[in-house]
Amino acid sequence: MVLKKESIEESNQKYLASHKQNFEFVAEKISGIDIILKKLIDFQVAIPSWALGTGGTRFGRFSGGGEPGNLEQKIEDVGLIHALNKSSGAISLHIPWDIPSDPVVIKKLAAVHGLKFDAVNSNTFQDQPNQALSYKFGSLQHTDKAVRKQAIEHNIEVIQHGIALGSKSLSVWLSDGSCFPGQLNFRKAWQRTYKSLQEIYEALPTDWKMFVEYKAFEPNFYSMTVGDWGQSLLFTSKLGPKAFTLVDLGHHLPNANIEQIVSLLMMENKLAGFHFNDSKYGDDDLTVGSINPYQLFLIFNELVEGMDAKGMNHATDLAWMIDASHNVKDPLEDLLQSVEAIMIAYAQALIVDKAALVEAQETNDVVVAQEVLQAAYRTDVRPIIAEARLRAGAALEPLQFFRSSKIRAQLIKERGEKNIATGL
Ligand SMILES: [Mn+2]
Repeated sequence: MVLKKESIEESNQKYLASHKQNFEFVAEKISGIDIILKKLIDFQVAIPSWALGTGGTRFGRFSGGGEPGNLEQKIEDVGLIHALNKSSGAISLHIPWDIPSDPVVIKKLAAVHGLKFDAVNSNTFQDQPNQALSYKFGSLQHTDKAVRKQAIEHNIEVIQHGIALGSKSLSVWLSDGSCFPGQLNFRKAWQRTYKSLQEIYEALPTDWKMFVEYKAFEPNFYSMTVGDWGQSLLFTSKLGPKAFTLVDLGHHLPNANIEQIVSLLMMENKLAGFHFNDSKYGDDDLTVGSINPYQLFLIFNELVEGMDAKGMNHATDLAWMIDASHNVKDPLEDLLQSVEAIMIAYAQALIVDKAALVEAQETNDVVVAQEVLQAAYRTDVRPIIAEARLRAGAALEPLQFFRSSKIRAQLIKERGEKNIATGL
């Protein structure tokens, strides 16, 4: 289903008067509001193809109705989100869960919805049906050269799928590691992984990037071969200028200072971008901004500061993507909430009084530094986000529109109650 522009405009009329009032109230206190609005309109967050169905845990999965059963329907779902917020103009594919049967047709379909293809993701953390060798004891780190070769070839195949779709980057997340002390020689595991990554790196087209994502634990619980940003940075530094470290917010040990990690990776020109989610305990994959919105703001504050210091384009120089699992919410509603939370944190970072913050930092005025940050964080920027949406032709109230138009009910009617998304 495709949303009509007229129905979005008609819905916006209902909210327009109160929106204008709210927007003017906040906008008059912010200098350079038009520049901020332009940045917000340009900022796009990619939606992963695996997040459009209901997620689950190892204990169970409670699927909702009308899930997208194939890649075409997933693109249609991202198209719906993008029509509602105009901030989700890209989709990120997981191979082999979402191999396009005909890339030309798929590319055209995405273009109809105004979507581009973001990073392609390889998968060597599961065994696929008919796969010759098992990844039970790792993939790129494996003691058996034949298993490493199979995993390398898979990654190169993923690059080929990406080329056909117009992607420009490969994300590699490895579950490689060990579950028990003594299982693995750490140095050999690192060196084997590095050699394997080198072979994949060599297969990258010249204008491509490789993202190496780290994770502290799970599925391996004693060691992870790419377990933290230091290990990833070691790989990406040695690999070369096309390799970058990818930060997934949920992949840290509790209380890690992610904003500091981000700042230093940017200093070294090694930050790839983000996988957004939120967590209370571990890799919970909850809706970004639902648990710790202040941390999200502090991360964006470092991002904006770091990107501006390097003269980077906020919208295009780093990769922005959601990586969450929606176990109890409607995935489309959850993704609308996620993008909104990201835009709020970004807008708050844009309105930080930078001159005052620098002055406070240089004079060790700790109190003022906190006041400056929290003044931005406590500003209700939602009318600014809504104004950016309005100017971009999106819905003033995306979630309200989704519910009042009964979009899920229509999807269930089209696809059925039992349609289950591929992938997770
Ligand atoms: Mn991730």
